Amino acid sequence: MDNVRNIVILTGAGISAESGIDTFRSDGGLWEQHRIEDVATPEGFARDPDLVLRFYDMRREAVLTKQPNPAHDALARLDREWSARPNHNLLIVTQNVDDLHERAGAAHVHHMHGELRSALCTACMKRSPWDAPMSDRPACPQCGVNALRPDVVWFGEMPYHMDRIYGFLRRADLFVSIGTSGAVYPAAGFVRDARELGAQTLELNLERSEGSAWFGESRLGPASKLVPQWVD
Ligand code: BV8
Repeated sequence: MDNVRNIVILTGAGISAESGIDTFRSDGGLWEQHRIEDVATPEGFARDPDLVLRFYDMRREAVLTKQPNPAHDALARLDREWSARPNHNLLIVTQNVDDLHERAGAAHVHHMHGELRSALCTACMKRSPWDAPMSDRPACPQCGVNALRPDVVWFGEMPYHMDRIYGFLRRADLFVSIGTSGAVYPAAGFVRDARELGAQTLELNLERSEGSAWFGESRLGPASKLVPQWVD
């Protein structure tokens, strides 16, 4: 990777698919089994909090039993090696709410859509590490009020870390997108932003995505093969 110092990597559900975590928009994916309006919007939560809390309890429990796959491992290796070089920076921006990048050993990860293993208190607005169910309405460990919700970004809410992400995108020499359908904004627009700012752009995905036309190069196949091939 000559002339590349700053890398931004965007990951989506496809990178965790081979770890056994459901994607959203594939055949049989999560959004075929559940209506987005019911489980992934503030309005859905206001209407039926128990349904939403059970949906995320189920997904949190499932994630705790899964392990990183060779794609997460390769990115963690790249992160360690790249970030150790002087004046070289790497940021993994994940839309995923699982913690498989961290469990593989990656240090520079931003969860723009939040995290399953975290709770957000709607009373004090503090975030707390959280591995237990939430549907029994536990108290916030920081303020004691029974007002916890999943610490995930629902449709219509502002994703996390946007200023930092755009700051990195502005300086990126290379933008790589892995395992995402390019259907959800603002993440789906990052490739255009990066490209307009002069970065090289590469997509690694099982199939062509909604954003494929925007990438300088698209490689098709499973992440567990494509990512280690690209990194090594
Ligand atoms: C916001 C909750 C203001 C967490 C999720 C512009 C135009 C139109 C609409 C909008 C727009 N800007 C904003 C909007 C509205 C909306 C939006 O995008 N709507 C869409 C549907 C049009 N966006 C928002 O509301 C966002 N907020 O915009 O705030 C703002 C504006 C500007 C700047 C800043 C802020 C909030 C979006 C948050 C949504 N939250 N879920 C949860 O429960 O998990 S979305 C959900 O989709 C997940 O979070 C997921 O991360 C995200 C993206 O999905 P993918 O990860 O891509 O997964 P998907 O299943 O779709 O695709 C998997 C891909 O992997 C496939 O291509 C498949 O082929 C591939 N694959 C499968 N297996 C493998 C593989 N690839 C490789 N290897 C394999 N083995």
